[in-house]
Amino acid sequence: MYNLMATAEKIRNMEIRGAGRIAVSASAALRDYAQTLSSLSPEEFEKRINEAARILIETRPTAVSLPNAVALTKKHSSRNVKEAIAEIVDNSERFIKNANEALEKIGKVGARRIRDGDVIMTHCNSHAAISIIKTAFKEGKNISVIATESRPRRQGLITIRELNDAGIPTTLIVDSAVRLLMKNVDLVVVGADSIAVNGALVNKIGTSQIAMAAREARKNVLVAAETYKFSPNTILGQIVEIEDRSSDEVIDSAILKELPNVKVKNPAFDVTPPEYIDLIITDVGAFPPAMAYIVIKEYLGLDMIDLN
Ligand code: RUB
Repeated sequence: MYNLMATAEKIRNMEIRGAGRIAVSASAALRDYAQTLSSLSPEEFEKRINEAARILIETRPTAVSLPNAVALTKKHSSRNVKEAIAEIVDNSERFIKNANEALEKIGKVGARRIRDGDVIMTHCNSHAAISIIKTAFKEGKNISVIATESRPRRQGLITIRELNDAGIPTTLIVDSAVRLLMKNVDLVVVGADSIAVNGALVNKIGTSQIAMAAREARKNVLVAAETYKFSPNTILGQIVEIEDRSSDEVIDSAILKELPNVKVKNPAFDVTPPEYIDLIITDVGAFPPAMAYIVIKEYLGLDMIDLN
């Protein structure tokens, strides 16, 4: 059972994190919340569902998986409250099942791009990227991984634990060692928080530097992204908001207080231009970034564009 406010808080404080997990938990929270509203009038029901959707969406601004998951879950056509709840439950179950299957499909498609002996660099902690790495390893490919620490939240430590438990030889590096070690890497595999209609990738801060270093060294960059991580509203020119997080994640607030001339900027994500991306591995196939519009149109649907 997912409690609405507790789930929203867990997303906000990053107890639940990663674009995919955020989406799945928000969908489950909306599903369970809808089921508590069966005694309401249709008007009150609509009001509460829209409020709940807003609460979930406002928890973190960057990963489009969150508003996409909420929109796909709350969609209903019946004015009858019980029927509307049944539609929402159905939507959520479908979304969660598809999201889990998508990870498997991405693993299979992406693993075809991994050769025996490859050294793969990854950044942050992405379930989709790890699915590719694990699938290639399970297929018997003799691979190893270089994983970045991913300051300031150090999600790289989650990644190295997962890779360790899968038996995959892994080297942890600090973020600033990326360029030096790129010469030892065969390809880069990262996840996505959002993909814009022009194929630009929004992912954990530092991704774009890794992509630049990879391009300089002529190494391929693969992005692992479920179709629900593509952003329909970017078709209308909407900019993906980059989350600014607290200075506490970077420096102790007591130390910062002693430094009146210093301020801290802590953006959590950055934008990698499409020219730096070789392939986006999705659950419906591997596409060059230039095909992002097709993915949005064919697999998410243009009715996902929010005209408000
Ligand atoms: C996580 C992050 C991940 C993407 C993709 O950032 O940038 O690379 O969300 O992850 P944060 P996944 O830790 O700030 O949420 O493939 O698991 O959806």
